[in-house]
Amino acid sequence: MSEPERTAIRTCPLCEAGCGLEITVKGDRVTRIRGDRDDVFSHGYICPKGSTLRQLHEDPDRLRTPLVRRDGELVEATWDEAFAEIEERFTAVVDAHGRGAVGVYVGNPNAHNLSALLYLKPLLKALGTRNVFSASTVDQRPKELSSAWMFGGGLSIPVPDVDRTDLLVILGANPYASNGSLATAPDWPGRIEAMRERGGRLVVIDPRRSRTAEEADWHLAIRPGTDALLLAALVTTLAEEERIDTGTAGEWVQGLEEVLTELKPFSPESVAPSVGVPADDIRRLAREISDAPSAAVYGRMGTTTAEFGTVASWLVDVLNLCTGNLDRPGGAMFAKAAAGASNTRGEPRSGRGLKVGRHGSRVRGMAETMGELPASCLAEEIDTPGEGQIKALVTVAGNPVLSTPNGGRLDAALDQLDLYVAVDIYVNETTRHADVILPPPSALQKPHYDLALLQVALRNVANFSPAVLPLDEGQPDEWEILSRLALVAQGMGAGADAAIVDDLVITTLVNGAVGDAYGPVHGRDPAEILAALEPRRGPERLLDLMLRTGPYGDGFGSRTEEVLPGVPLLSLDVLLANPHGVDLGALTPRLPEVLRTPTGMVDVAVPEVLVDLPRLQAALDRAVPEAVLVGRRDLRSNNSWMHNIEVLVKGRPRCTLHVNPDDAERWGLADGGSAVVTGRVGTLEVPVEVTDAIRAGVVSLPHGWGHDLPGVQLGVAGRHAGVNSNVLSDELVVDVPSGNAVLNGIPVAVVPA
Ligand SMILES: Nc1nc2c(c(=O)[nH]1)N[C@H]1C(S)=C(S)[C@@H](COP(=O)(O)OP(=O)(O)OC[C@H]3O[C@@H](n4cnc5c(=O)[nH]c(N)nc54)[C@H](O)[C@@H]3O)O[C@H]1N2
Ligand SMILES: Nc1nc2c(c(=O)[nH]1)N[C@H]1C(S)=C(S)[C@@H](COP(=O)(O)OP(=O)(O)OC[C@H]3O[C@@H](n4cnc5c(=O)[nH]c(N)nc54)[C@H](O)[C@@H]3O)O[C@H]1N2
Ligand code: SF4
Ligand SMILES: [Mo]
Repeated sequence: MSEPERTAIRTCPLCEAGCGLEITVKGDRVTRIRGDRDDVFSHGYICPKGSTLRQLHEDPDRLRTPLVRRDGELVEATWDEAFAEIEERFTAVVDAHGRGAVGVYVGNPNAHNLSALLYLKPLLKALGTRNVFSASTVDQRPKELSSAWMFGGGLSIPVPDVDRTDLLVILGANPYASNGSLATAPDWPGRIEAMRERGGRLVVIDPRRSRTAEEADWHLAIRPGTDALLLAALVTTLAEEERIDTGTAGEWVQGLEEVLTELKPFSPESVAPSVGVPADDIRRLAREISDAPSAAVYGRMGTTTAEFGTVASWLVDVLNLCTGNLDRPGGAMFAKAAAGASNTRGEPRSGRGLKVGRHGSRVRGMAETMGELPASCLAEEIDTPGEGQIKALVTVAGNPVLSTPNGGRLDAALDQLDLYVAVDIYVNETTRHADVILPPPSALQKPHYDLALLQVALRNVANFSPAVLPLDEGQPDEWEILSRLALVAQGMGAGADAAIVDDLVITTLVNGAVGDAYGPVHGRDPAEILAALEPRRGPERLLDLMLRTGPYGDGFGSRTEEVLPGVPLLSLDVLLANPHGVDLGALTPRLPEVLRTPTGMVDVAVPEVLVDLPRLQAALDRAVPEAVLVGRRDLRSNNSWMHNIEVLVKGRPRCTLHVNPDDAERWGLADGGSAVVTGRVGTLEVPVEVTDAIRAGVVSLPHGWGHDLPGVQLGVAGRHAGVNSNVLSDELVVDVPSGNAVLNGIPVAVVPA
C-alpha cells in the first residue's frame, strides 16, 4: 500500500535569507523540496542549498546518538550515559579549578535556531563563566557595537531598503553568493535586478569582481582593510562640498558636528593612495550618493572582519545619516520585528547604554563585549597555563578550528582539555576532540521561527514552521539537550528534568512582559498569562508569549483594534493558520521610537569609536604589503559544515587561491599549479586559479575547508577536503574597539610550491 503524501511548509534555516520551502513528505520520508511560491517574502525563491535539507536529514554521517570517548575512541552511548559522564567530569573540573576554568563557544547556526536562541541563555548562566566566545567576534560584533552605541541596541541595525532605493552601495558583501547578511531578505539577486529595472544603480566596493560586482553599474576594487578610510573620505567630501543634509532623521541626532570635525583629516586625496581608489572616484561617489533621490549604503564581512571594523560599521550609518537616508524609504531603515526585539520593548528613547570591557580576557587582557570575549583569544585561554586556564569546554553548533583565527593553534589546544562537550550533529574538525557529543535532531525535526534575523529584515514578516518530521525514538529536542546541560552545570544532576529550565524561562519572560509599562499586558496577573499559554511547552510556548506581547500581538486580549489594516493580531495560532507567513508590510520610519540610547537621541559622536580614529589615521602612513589574503563565499557552501552533501561539492574544486594574472607572473605561479601561502601564524599549500576577477596584490581563499584531519567523520567532505584558510589568519590582529577577528586583509607571502 502506498504511504499517504503530505505537504509541509517550512522556512529554510540554512542562511539568513529565510526562504519558504514546500516540502513533500511520504510517510516519514521527504520526497521533494522546492521553493514555496506562496511565501509572503520569498515567493518561491530558493538557492541550491535549500533543497538539501533532505540530504542533511538522511546523511549517514549525521549523528543520531550521543558519542562518549572511551579508551581514546568516540563510541555510541545512551543519553543517560552521556549526561552522567558530563556530570561526573564537569563536577571534577569545577571542584578542582572553579567555574573560571570553563569555556564555551557558540557557533553560527544558533542564530537560525529557535531552541538555541531561547535556551542558550540559561545554559550560559548555569555554566557561570566569563570565558564565553561566539561566532559574533569572527563576524558582526563591530556592527552590533556601533548600532548599540548609536541607536541603543545591538540588533538595531539599519538595513538597506533594496526594494525602494535608487542607489545601492555595497561594501564588502556578496549577496549573490551569501544571500545577504544582517539584511534579511530572500532573493537578493531578484531584488537587485528589479532595482536596476526601475532605473536604480548598483555600486559595489570589493577587491574582487564578485558575482555581485559583476552586476554592478560601477565596481571599485578597493584595497582590503581600507573601507573605513574610504567611508571617512566620503563623509568629509560631503562636508567640504556643503552637502550634509540629515533629512528627517536630523531632528533626533546629536554630535554630528564633532564627528565631521574629527573626520576632516580624511580627505579623498589623503586616503586615495591607501585605499587604492583615485580621489576623483571618491568625490564622484560622494556626489552620486548625495544626488540620488534615495540611496542606501550597506557594508558587511569585508567591512566588519577588518582591522577598522567598528569605525567602518559606524561610518556606514554616519554616511547614510549625512545624506538624509537614515530611516527613510529607499535609504537605510529599521525593521520592526514581531517577536523578540529589544527595540520594541520598554520605554522608547531610554536605555542604559552599552559598556564594554567590564572584564578582560586572562592572557591578553582583551575587553569583553556584550558579555563575550573575542574568539581570537580562545586558543590562548586553553593552552596558556595558570590560574583561570580553560580546562573544560562546551561548544554548541560551532567548528572554531575551521572558523576562527589561527585554527592550527586551537586544534592543538583542544587536546589539552580535561573535558570537551559538543552539541553538534557531526564529528567535524573541532568536535573530533570532544569527550562527549550530544546530537540535536535534524532541522526537519525542529520547529522554526527566525527570532534574530527578522529583526534585521528588509520587510516585516512573521513565519512559523512546525517540525516537518517527528523526532526519532528517544531523541530529545535541542532545547531539552541545552536545558539538561544547564541543569548539570548548575549541579542539579544528570537526571534533572528539562522542564525545570523551561518553566523558569517562561516565568522570567512572563514577569518581564507584565512588568513592561509600555507593553500590552502591563500589570496583568502572570498566572493568568501562563494559563492562557497552556498547553504548549518548550520554544512554542515562549514564542507564543513573545508574539502576543510583541508590537503586532493580541496582547492576550488587551489589544482589540488592528495594528495593521487587514492583518490579524498575532499569536502562534495565527501563524499556524498562515503557513506561508504573515506580511506586516514594507519598513516604515521608526525614529525616534526605535531608540534605546540613554540620551534618547541618535548618538553619533561615539567616544569609543572616536578614540579609534588616530589608529585609523596612522594607517595612512603604512607601507602596503606585497600581498594580502581575503576570503570569499560560494553559493553552494555554508561556512564549514555543508561540504558533506554530494550535490553541493561535486564539480571543480572550489577551495582554490585566486591570484591576479600580474601577480601570478611576478610570483611565478601558473593556473592549475600550486602555491605555498605563508602568514605570520601558518603556512598552506593550495591550488592556484589565475583570474583577473581579483585586484593585484590581493589573493583570496574561501574558509570552512580542510576536512582531511584524522578522526573527522565526514565521508563526502573528506573527499573534497580543501585547506583551512584560518591556519593563516592571525589571532593577534583584531579590530581594537570590538576585538573582532581580522579575516580580510591578512598579510601573506605567496610562492610556487
Ligand atoms: N577566514 C574566514 N573565517 C571565517 C569567516 C570568513 O569569512 N573568513 N566567516 C566567519 C563567520 S561570518 C562565521 S558566522 C563563522 C562560522 O563559524 P562557526 O561558528 O564555527 O559555524 P559553522 O562553520 O557554521 O559550524 C557550524 C557547526 O554547527 C553544526 N550544526 C549545524 N546545524 C546545527 C544545529 O541545528 N544544531 C547544532 N547543535 N549544531 C549544528 C555543524 O555540524 C557545524 O559543526 O565563521 C567565521 N570564519
Ligand atoms: N553560500 C553561503 N552563504 C552564506 C554563508 C556561506 O558560507 N555560504 N555564510 C553566511 C554567513 S555566516 C555570513 S556572516 C554571511 C556573509 O555575507 P557576505 O558579507 O555577503 O559574505 P562574503 O561572501 O564573505 O562577502 C564579503 C565580500 O567582501 C570582500 N572583501 C574582502 N575584503 C574586503 C575589504 O577589505 N573591503 C571590501 N569592501 N570588501 C572586501 C570579499 O571579496 C567578498 O566578496 O553569509 C552568509 N551566507
Ligand atoms: S538562500 Fe538561504 S534560506 Fe534561501 S534556500 Fe538558500 S540557504 Fe535556504
Ligand atoms: Mo557569519
